Amino acid sequence: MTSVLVTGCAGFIGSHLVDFLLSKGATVTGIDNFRTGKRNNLASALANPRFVLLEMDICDSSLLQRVAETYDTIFHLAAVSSVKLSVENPALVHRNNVDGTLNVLELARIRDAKRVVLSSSAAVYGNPSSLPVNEESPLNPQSPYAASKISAEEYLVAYGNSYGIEPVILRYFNVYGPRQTCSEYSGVLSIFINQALNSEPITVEGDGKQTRNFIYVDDVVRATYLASEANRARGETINISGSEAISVLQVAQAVLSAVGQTSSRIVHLPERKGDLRDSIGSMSKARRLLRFKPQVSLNDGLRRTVEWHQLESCSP
Ligand code: UD2
Repeated sequence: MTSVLVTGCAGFIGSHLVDFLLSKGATVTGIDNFRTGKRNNLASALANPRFVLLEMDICDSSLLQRVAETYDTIFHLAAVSSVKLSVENPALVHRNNVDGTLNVLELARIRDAKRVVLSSSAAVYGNPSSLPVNEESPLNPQSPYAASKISAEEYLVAYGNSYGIEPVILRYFNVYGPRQTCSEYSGVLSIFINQALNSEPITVEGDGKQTRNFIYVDDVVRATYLASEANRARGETINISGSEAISVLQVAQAVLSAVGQTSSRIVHLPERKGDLRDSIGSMSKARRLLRFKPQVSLNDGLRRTVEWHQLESCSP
């Protein structure tokens, strides 16, 4: 691997991916508008001469002028990733996730990128009729966020067919780990850990029996890297999911015991609009095409994430 572009490079997953790619010897250009990304996340990358940071929005019409090189691979992670925010502000999510993706694909076309790896989401499946959900399952968006990811996927496929770019679509399930922010629009684990550390009530939305396949960020990064390297991944859509299914209520209890918190209590809030009931992914395609299997158990991942929260502030 030689020269790669990472959009969303200062974000939670993007910044871990940048660190990993640099450790593999790649030359990395990163783009971020710092809406939710943080400069802190790039502390080690910025000290590396093989890393170049472009502070800009992927939607800017100046993207092509600012990014003049050719890249072997574009990792497209820049997006609004919150289901909740998408229900409140669908136009914002459309602009970032659909218009932004189109702009990145134009860049890929004009600068002759070989492969584009899109970070999509399990949200595209909605509430499937059978679990675990595999890549052939029908798409059924329950939120504007899910619709935006389906559009981004379709544009990627169309650019593959029209211009010969190698598309790879990764449908991430629920990713957690260090550097995840903890605003009301962040992933549930960082919210719960932050609440537990501050002795605040743990806010379970709905009955808490909805289930998720949490996957630790290092595993997601490894899968994303494998997707950029594997010949077999060309043109494929692949679930990237954790292996342990757990309910939100169980995860709240796991967080309380990982933090060692005895005074926080669990409170129930109304169920979220656009929320999925069960999101459990089949991993057989990732195993077959990428030889990928998650390595970090939920217990270990939770412990590492709690340790990070104890040292760093996870401001919004
Ligand atoms: C996550 C990702 C999304 C996408 C998807 C893939 C985030 C913010 N969202 O959506 O980008 O990749 O997974 O399937 O990472 N909840 C509570 N209390 C809270 C916050 C959340 O009970 O304070 C519940 C929420 O109602 C939902 C579950 O926890 O049932 C997970 O919520 P989430 O926002 O972490 O993630 P999700 O699955 O909507």
